[in-house]
This record gives sequence, structure tokens and C-alpha cells, in this order.
Amino acid sequence: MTETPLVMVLNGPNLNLLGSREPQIYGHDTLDDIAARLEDQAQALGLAVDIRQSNHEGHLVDWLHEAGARGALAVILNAGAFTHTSIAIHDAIKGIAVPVIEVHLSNPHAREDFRHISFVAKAAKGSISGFGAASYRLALDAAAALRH
Ligand code: CA2
Repeated sequence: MTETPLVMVLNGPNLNLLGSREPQIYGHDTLDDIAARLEDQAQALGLAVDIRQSNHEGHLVDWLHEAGARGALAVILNAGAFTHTSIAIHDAIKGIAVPVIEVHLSNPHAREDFRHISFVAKAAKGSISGFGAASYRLALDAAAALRH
């Protein structure tokens, strides 16, 4: 029997606050709402998802390493504000043989200048931004398409 391909969905700082403030930017869904829909979508696609959130940069680095060690099919990564600052996360992405799909709810390029640099994008397989919670759905479809 072959193992169900694993997609890790990693979320960075402040994304635990989704649905509580700034709905005009990030929408009304909570991270739990998004996670529940991803679980259903993963089941329909024949994938397993492991969905996590942390406010700590090192946790995201450790989880990227874990995705590598577990031989995940892909990582979907919304690194939050660490996207724009973290060379450690960039290096962790480079350090694993797992494609990383960068995701954002908003379109950082249409926002403040400090959001225009992405250290994640420089190491990622590709990026999906600006579609609100649907960015995650599109990213899971992209992960499924990486199967061969
Ligand atoms: O658009 C995205 O997904 C971001 O990764 C969200 C980050 C932001 O720093 C990135 O530039 C783009 C911020 C997540 C904070 O989410 C909040 C949600 C509700 C209330 C406060 C923060």
C-alpha cells in the first residue's frame, strides 16, 4: 500500500488573529475555518495535511526541516511578516528537497513598500497571493499537481 502524500501547511506570526481584526485586508475567516476547508479539500484530493501556526521564527525553521525529514510532497507557507525579514526561513527552504508554495491572503506588492521584498519567494517553487482564504485552496491544488 502506498502512503498518502503529505502537505504541511505552515503559518507564521499573527495569523492566529485572523477573523478578529482587519477583515478588509484579511477577510472574515479564522485560521480554523481555513484549516477545516483544507482538510476537506485534502481528503477529496487524496492528500494528508498537517496544518500549524506559530508566532516564533525558529518553529517555522524546525517545521520546514521536519517537512524535509518526512519527505513531504510540498509545504504551503504563509510566513506572515517573517516573509519580509527572515533569511533563516529562506535558508531553511533552500535546505530541504521539498517544494515550498508561498501563500498570502493579501497581495503584498499592492501594499506598503516594506512588504515588497519576500525572502520566501526567492527560495519558493511559486507564490499565490491576494485571493484571501482562497489563496490556500489554490495552493493545495498546486501541491496536488506536483504529484507524479
Ligand atoms: O497577506 C498575508 O497573508 C500576509 O502574510 C499577512 C501578514 C503580513 O505581515 C504579510 O505582509 C502578508 C500579517 C498577518 C497578520 O494577520 C492579522 C490578522 C488579523 C489581525 C491582525 C493581524
